[in-house]
Amino acid sequence: MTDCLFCKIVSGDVPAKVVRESAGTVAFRDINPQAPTHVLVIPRAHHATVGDLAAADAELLAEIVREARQVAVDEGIADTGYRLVFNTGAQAGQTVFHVHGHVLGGRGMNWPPG
Ligand code: IU
Repeated sequence: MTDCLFCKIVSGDVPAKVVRESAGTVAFRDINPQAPTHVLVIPRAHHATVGDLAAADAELLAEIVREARQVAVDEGIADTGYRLVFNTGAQAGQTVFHVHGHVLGGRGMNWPPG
């Protein structure tokens, strides 16, 4: 989509601090980190929400989850624990409608989330 910010990160038209790439995904540091590690894993293909992606291409969703796990390993947070979050819809806090998994870790976290 031409007006999608994350599509522009995938194409390289908007810069990002990329930490990993795979055939179907790109992982980059969030510009407004909420934890010592805060990386977004996105598909190269545009899908608005995780539910839309699951319905359209379940293997690509699995690739995002595998990449998130590898980000956690590379960041040294896989053993202590990390949170993988897909905000879905405006009321849940989704602001960018190109699906992205937030990989958050490096500090203790509360439940329930705010
Ligand atoms: P959300 O789940 O849609 O709220 O998450 C969007 C995230 O994208 C949020 O954490 C932003 O800080 C992040 N982000 C970014 O990393 N780079 C950008 O140019 C923009 C948002 I706009």
